[in-house]
Amino acid sequence: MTIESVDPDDVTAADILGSAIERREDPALITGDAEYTDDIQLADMAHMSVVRSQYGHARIEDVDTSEAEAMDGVVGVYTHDDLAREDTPGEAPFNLPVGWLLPSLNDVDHPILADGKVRYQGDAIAIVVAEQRYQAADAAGAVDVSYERLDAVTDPDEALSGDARQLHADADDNVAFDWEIGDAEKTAAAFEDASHTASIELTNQLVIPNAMEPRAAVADYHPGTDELEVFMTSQNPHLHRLLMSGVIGHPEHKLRVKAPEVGGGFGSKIHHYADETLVAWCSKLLDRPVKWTATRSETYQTDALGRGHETEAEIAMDDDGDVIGLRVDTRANLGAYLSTFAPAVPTYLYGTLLSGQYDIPAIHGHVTGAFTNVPPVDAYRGAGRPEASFVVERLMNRAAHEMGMDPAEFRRRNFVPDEAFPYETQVAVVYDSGEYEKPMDEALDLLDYEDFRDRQKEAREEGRYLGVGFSCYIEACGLAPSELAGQLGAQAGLWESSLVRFHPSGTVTAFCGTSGHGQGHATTYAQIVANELGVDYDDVEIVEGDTDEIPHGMGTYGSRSAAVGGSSLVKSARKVVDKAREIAAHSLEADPDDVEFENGEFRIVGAPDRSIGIQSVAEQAYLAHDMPDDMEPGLEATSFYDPDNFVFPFGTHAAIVEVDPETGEIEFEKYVAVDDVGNQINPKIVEGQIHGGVAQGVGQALYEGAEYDDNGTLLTGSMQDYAVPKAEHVPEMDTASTVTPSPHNPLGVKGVGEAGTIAAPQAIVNAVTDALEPFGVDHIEMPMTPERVWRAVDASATAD
Ligand code: MCN
Repeated sequence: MTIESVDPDDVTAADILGSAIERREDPALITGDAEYTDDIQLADMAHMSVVRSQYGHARIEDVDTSEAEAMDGVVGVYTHDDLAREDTPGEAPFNLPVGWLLPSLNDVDHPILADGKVRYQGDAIAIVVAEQRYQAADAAGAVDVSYERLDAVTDPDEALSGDARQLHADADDNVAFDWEIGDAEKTAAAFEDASHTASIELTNQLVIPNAMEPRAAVADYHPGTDELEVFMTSQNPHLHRLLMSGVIGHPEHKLRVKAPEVGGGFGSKIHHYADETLVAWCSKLLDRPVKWTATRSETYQTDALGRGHETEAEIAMDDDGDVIGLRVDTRANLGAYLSTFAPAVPTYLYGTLLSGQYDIPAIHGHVTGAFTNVPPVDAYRGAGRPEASFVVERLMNRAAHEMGMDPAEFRRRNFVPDEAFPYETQVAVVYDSGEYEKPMDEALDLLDYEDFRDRQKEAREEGRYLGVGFSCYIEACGLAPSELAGQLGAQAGLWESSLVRFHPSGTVTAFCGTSGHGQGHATTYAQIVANELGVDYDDVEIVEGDTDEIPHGMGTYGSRSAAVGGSSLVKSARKVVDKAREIAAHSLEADPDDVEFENGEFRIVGAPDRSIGIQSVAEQAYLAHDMPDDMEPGLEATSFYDPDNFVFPFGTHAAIVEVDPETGEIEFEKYVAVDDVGNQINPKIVEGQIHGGVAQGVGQALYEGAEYDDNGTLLTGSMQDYAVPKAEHVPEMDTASTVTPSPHNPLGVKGVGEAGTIAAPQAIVNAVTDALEPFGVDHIEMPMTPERVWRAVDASATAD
């Protein structure tokens, strides 16, 4: 079903929440009116280019900048030594900090310019500033770096083997951390008691984010006031401000970070990278604006990668097919340095989701983080949760096969039952609410499942191979209860903050500390605020993404904005209503307790003709001629909202594919997505988020994968070599939803921004292995390229 957009003028204020109104941000985006970072042009602006390592691992013997310095237009060339000079801004050590600590973490130095050693191809060695962008790029090419090449390692298992070259003096055997969750003994006992077991070995490959807009920054230092403005592609300007201020030693209150329009992030623009920080440093050094925009090749080489797991997992069942234990061992590739949130991704965002939608009485997860010579690996759409769901849902297929049971029915019998919520898993989280059978039932209907199995049989007789794959995913989002996040290692609170302000004319501006970059917040937040205040949707404006305008904020990632940012807006709006109620009561000469508020009107209970609208109250609050005693003028409120728990969206995705065993081609016949994200603020936006996520999941399942050679040289460094799906590769989707509100926030919402990408890959892999069952193919690594599919069929034919 495709949801039709609605014109907001056709929706009454009372119905605005939950309406599929069209996104208000689109006209500017599609007419070219929107301003992105690279559109910013400032007087006297210089341009920065970065000299990057050609090698995956090398000692730097010498950096000769003389030729570059003499070139036309070059303002300066700087290396690590220049950072720490007396006459340049800031103080050593100029290391990028890690925002999430684990007890066993080897928190190695991550200098913003290489300090004698480079550890991945693309590691920054020097920067060149010139009058024109092309001059900076040419001069960067003329910087002569002499290297002593070192052995590189890109695979986490090899890195941890004890035979690989160590990347960091302080990280023995390249171990970044060693972490476990659950109960090892209880799980071992479950395996001893098991009547059946199944296991799997799999790789969740490294993927490269592909935002439409490459990372970019413009920094503008004002020496007269010591103010430093940084416009950048950020998902979290306040966090970037905090981290940047520490690295370059600029006071936080004199640093403004603003995110203009950001052309997609998917997690890749949360992290604190060297480049944007170096732009700020250069602007301070040179007292003039400086711009840097990554080339597409630079984004391939330096954007934080996603995934990168090697996993062995096994599952134990009793005689009836009830799952009684799950054991997982994962080696996670963390790349050359710890990126901002990297330690959290393969641990707390992964291990805590290993129960999936299932009631599993014993679970043990063990993860070893490995340093390797690839770019740092961090959160990328889904982050940790796609990897967990992939392991669990691939295993559930193996287990159903082992039990000789239908994969849908096997899942159903193991679902956490409705009456068990809130459900405490064996891996440290409490699921808020869930009704797992509903999306499964809906998906089976949409698939016409019974009929499909008949068709599959008939097709096989004709030599055609159809398969169906399920993915009953769960995710944790709405990051995060700050106290819990702190106990787990977060170096920041994960609340969200907002300000709701009535203007004297009765219109409203709402400011929120999240920072949307494609998710439609200007629309959905305005729906939330208009609903709370009972004013017209068009009377509400939303402001995000600027540390000078918004008092505080933690940003947009972890599908947290609706659940945490949206709830903060509700909290602020309700404070505004409370104050307005007192002013209204004063005007109506009534007790505030006798005044009710509905659809923007304050009325005396029992005397409905005596009323005043909230917009008139706002006017009164600013005129301030006749206010309740001791009340300050004005009508606005700020709040910090700290959630009680994560929210746990869930659903069933399923794919039907046809595989040609002769060519390895995979074709979609159907893709079904049934998602439960709690109450929906805007069903059209929810649907769009699911579409985008599934497209990324299709990409990972079939096309994408970062490849490095043994020296750590990126082999998939352009769109020629790294395939992202085109529109024609993304299947037509049948989407539907069920609604199980979260009890933990005032909107009853759960996140949606990552659902599709978490759900899709295993639905597709399960479908392909189902299709190839007659050939005995039970696993194919992603991306399932035609060659890999063909080889899997060929290998099993040869084995016969
Ligand atoms: N929404 C809703 N009803 C719900 C839940 C959400 O109407 N029950 C709406 C929200 O109000 C918001 C949108 O759906 O407009 C996404 O909300 P949410 O799930 O809270 O996610 P965030 O806004 O926090 O966005 C982050 C999420 C993540 S983590 C990644 S990665 C991702 C994603 O969003 N990156 C994106 N979607 C993206 N979409 C675009 N276009 N670009 C990206 O970089």
